[in-house]
Amino acid sequence: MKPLNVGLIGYGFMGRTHSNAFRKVNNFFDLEYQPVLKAICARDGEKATAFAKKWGYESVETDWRKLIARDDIDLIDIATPNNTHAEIAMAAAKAGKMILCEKPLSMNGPEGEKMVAAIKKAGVPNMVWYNYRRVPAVTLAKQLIDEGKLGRIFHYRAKFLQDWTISKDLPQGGAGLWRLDVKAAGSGVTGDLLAHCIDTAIWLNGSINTVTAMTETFIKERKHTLTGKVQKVGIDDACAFLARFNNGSLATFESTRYARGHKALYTFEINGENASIAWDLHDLHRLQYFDHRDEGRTRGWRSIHVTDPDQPYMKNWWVPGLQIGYEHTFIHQVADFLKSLESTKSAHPDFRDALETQYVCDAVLKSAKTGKWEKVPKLK
Ligand code: SOE
Repeated sequence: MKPLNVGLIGYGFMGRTHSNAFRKVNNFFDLEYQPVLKAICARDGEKATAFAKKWGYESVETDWRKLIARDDIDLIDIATPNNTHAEIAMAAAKAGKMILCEKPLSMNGPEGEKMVAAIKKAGVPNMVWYNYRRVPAVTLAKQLIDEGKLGRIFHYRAKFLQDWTISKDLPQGGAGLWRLDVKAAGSGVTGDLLAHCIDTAIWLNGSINTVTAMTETFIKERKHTLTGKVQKVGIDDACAFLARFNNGSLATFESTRYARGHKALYTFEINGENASIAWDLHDLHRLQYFDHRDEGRTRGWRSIHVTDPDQPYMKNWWVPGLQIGYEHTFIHQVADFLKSLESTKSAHPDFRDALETQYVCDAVLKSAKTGKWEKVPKLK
């Protein structure tokens, strides 16, 4: 096996999901490349050292520029707040490193365009961690749609609901809470949660061309962890938008962090001329499928338990009937990335795919301000 030396930047929740994937991938997938946990980089040296010990990273850096300058690093994995993605990714591309970047790609479209230009110029393999595509049931949905089982698609409906920011005492900014600080996150639920829904939607149903949106910031001011001062909240706490896809189908998308009782309820439903499918992250190994062509007396919604070896990714796991979970989506993503290095095919979603998602997010946020339908720019 060929070693692929990884330099991870950031040790938060995402740093853990990625590290777990790098460690496990070769135990379950037959690949030419094997990730080697070469270095973890974070400003807090003590915490980075503790992380290195726990996950088995060989060394620690506290300056990402030094990490990128190292000859023994092949791949830079960016798991830092959104406002740092562009600078790190562009420097890594310039240094000829492969890049994996946490979602969303960037703070906005124009910044994403610079990132796409940089990786194109450098010609380096790249991918963005939109992990939900790799839930086996979601990949099965993609297969069914691509095989034409649904026929013409009329409707796409997605939502991503959470409830963790309802308390007005929750500060914004700093470790763990940077998602509430517009300067670090770029936006609220639109870039954090709807970006997942949009990535999956574009993958399953093609490009979105127009949107009309509303957003709300329910808690207008929060103490900032870093300044200690009460500051205006700049993120969207909730967002709902309507969209039209290029294929003529209509969509509704909704996301909030104020849906009491919901921790991570990501669902979508797609209605086609012949069939419909529905999926729910809380029951992630099941794909609900209704086929109008079934024999009338027994026609109905089927609950497909996606654990069989002929279903996506499952031959690499346990015996039929036994399930896998959230963390496996990251393992699948690394497996697909490493597999792509064995061929001339690139792994997806790459930076360019993620830029399209960014364009939709930008149009959504713009529409929420203008109150008008906004066009989504086309990828060049
Ligand atoms: C936010 O709570 C969050 O962790 C997102 O940042 C992730 O992308 C999503 O998968 C789960 O929720």
